[in-house]
Amino acid sequence: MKKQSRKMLVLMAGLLASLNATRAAELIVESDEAYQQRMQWFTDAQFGLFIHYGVYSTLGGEWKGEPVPKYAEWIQRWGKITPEEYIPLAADFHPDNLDADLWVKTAKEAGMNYMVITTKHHEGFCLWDSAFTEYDLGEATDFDRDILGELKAACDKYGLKFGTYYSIIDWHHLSQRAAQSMNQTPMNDKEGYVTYMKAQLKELIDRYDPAIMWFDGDWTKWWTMEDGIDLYNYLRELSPDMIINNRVAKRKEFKKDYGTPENSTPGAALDHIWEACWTVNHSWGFKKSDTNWKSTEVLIQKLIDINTKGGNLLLNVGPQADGSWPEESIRQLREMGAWNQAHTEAVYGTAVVAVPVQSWGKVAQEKGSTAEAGELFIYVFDWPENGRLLLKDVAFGQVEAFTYGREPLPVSVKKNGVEIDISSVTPDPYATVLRLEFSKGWKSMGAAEPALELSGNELILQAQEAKLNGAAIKLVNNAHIGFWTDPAATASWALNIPAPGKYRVKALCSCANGYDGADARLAVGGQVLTARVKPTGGWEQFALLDFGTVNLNQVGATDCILGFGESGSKALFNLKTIIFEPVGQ
Ligand code: FHN
Repeated sequence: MKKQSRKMLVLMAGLLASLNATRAAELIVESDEAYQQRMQWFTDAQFGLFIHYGVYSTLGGEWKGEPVPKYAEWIQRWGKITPEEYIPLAADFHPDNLDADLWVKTAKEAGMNYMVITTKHHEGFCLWDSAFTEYDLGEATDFDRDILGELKAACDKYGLKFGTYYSIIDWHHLSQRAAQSMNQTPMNDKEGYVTYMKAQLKELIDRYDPAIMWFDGDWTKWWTMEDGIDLYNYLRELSPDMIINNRVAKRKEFKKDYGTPENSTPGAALDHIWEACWTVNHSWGFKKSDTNWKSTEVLIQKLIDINTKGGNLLLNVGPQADGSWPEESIRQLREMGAWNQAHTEAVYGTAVVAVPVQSWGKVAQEKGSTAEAGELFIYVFDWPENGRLLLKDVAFGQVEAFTYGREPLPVSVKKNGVEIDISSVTPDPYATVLRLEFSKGWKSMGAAEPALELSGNELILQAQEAKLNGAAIKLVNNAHIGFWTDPAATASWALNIPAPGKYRVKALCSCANGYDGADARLAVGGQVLTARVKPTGGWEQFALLDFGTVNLNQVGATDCILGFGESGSKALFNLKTIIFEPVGQ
């Protein structure tokens, strides 16, 4: 499009946007009933596909023949590539093998009900022919297909909702081009850039009618909550049924239309609608050297963990330069799909149930169940050696147990719960689903764990995900790290930081009298925190231990290592969870 007419378009868009700006302060009014109705398809969906695809995909995480650390879509930052070197790379963007029908059919068969694709990531390259920039598919490449249109058509064909990711941070736009840290882009023309964003977002809505607008980059300091509310209102008026994620504003405080924990699953259900996005290896964008593929067992159990806490899983694929998918991603989704299709009632017809945490797996209730009568789904991750599964701290008026295929199983009431004899059942390699049909009421008798006041922004490290090093340290009942008596023993994790900032660190741990007094030492993001372990009333009584705050300013994965500090004791503690709670910049 000619520069002159583009200028006119931007001016007109600016006028339209400014008419909206006056109403920025207040969030658009919507009744809870209307909101729940608008969100219904999303909360039923359970599982979606995330796609990170852009000019960065052509590099595959390598620059001048060398792998570049961290996320591949951040290669401009970590590869220290200048704009002069990076911008011309768009000419190499050639998705010749992008088969939209195959992408969406594969997602459908995996059990996914929506997709979200990066239409503009931080690099600023637009995956559509935008009237407001030349750094797009239409002008910066000689590739002349409308890939977003093809994907939207394929989603309509297979019955998936089509969603678009749009980054608030834009390293290419002249208002932020001078970016050095890139975590925090400078801003030298905010009004002009917001007008540009609004014009492009209107293009996406007018052309592709996305069911979700998925924002990112909200952490940048020049973007405020007021800016986010203004943009939210603008979009709600343009497309009243469209869903908008909470990163449109400031994710730590803003929860509409839904929360977005990233590479982290909350420790319990949240008080708002949410979706956790996860990579299938470490990088979002395609990275040749990233072979850290998660097993299908981990992915299926992650889907179950998230769904039984009331969330959706948005699982990422990073297509290769030509638009084809890595073989590993195809395998993972095919295997997840086979399990999901064999357990559809236990995947899509469920709701959160307040059963106490069980060490061997997860529990959900069939939608429509009440405290009086209904059906529980039992997801067994860790098979009991004695063939007896104890659903701990729950009592029923009347209960019957079955396999997922409704073969009856012996069930007996115990003083501390209900025991199911599963010695006749063949365990599923990923997760075994059982059914409990109950009537005449049920009640929880669980010793409540400390109420983890979760906002959904916390980064959660679970004992089950730790790598344990040393002689005397072990994962006990797949529930907590214990027998931690070797002073050299450590537990380590790869902590994914979704947004730079300050975090308060707490550990959910237990320590019996007489074993307390050790210093626990946590090394993360190049900093060290210590906390003196106090008695919690017994090895089974868990409480939160505060380590203080830490600044984590590099988006992406960083090591987190926990062990003994200077002061020792007979044991360190039992550990269930480490929680990083964002507390501001
Ligand atoms: O910086 C981005 C990152 O590249 C990726 O897009 C993830 C996915 O949600 N979001 C940001 C990091 O939190």
